[in-house]
Amino acid sequence: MAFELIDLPYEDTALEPAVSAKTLSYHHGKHHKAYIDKTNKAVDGGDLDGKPLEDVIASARNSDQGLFNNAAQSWNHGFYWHSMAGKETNASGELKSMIEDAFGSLDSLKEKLAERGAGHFASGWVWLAVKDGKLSIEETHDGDTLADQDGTVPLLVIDLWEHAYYLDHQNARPEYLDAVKGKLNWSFASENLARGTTWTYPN
Ligand code: MN3
Repeated sequence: MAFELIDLPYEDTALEPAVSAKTLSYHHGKHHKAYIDKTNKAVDGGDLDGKPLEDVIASARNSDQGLFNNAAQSWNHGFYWHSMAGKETNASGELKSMIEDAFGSLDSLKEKLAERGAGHFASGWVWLAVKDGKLSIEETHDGDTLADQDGTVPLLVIDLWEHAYYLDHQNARPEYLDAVKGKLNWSFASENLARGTTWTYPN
């Protein structure tokens, strides 16, 4: 069973002007699709064929860098599409209270996510996660992921690769982050928090 390119959970114009339909069409239809296709090609007929994407990631992490990169990027992009919303959604009472304890306010958390994302060197991802029971901003480099890390439940992610923003904001990553911080899907983050286990890539 092959992994599928999941549909965007909104119209391709939904994130404008932060992220244009043109960016989404390349990012989803070319970049994400290529990661999925390469993952499928690598697992086809082998021991990992038919296993969930999270198992492929965990298995490849220390044994097959090429497969790991493609499988983790397949997962990260699925999670990223859901981390965004055309209109910012609301955090649950539980998440809101944890955000206020850890960061003072939702606005302060959004500023910190944007700062950490802007300061991240080269390609990668900035995450809001629950780590050891507490909210934490995490960064991963290149294709690395929080999908398979014990004790960590990712809540939201923002893509920091240039392909995520270059058509719309050129080299101005801080401008992209400032724009997408008003498009975050706090309802998705709340579902991830309430579940208490890591989101699974739909198949
Ligand atoms: Mn990307």
